[in-house]
Amino acid sequence: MFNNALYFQATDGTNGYELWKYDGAALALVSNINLTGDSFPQNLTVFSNRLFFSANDGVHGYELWKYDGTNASLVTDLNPGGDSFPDQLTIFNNALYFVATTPTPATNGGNVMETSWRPPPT
Ligand SMILES: [Ca+2]
Ligand SMILES: [Ca+2]
Repeated sequence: MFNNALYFQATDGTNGYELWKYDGAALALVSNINLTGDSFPQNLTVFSNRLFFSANDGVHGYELWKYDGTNASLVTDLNPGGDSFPDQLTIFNNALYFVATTPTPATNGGNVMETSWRPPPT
C-alpha cells in the first residue's frame, strides 16, 4: 500500500509486465518503465513516502527504482552494463537495505547495499 492505493505488477497485453495501481475505484498503469518489453517490477517497498522496487527498463538491466507518486525513476545504475538484481528490500534504522550484485569488489557474490537515495532533511 502506498498513497492509499495497491501497487502490483501486471500486464495488459500491450505494455508488458509493468507497475500498476488500484485505488479502490480504478486500475491504472503507473509507468511503462520498459518501453520495449517487460520491466517486471518486484520487491515493492514503501520507504520515506516513496515506493521502491526493482525493475528492468531494458537499458540499465534490473536496478533499483523509486516512485514518488508522480514519476518513476531509476535510483542508481549499481551495475553498469549489467543487472544488479536488487532483492530483499528492508527498512532498518531509517535506511533502505537490499541485496544486489555489483561489479566490485572482485567477487561474484551479492553484496548488501544501502540505498544511495536519502530522504530530504526535514
Ligand atoms: Ca513495457
Ligand atoms: Ca545496470
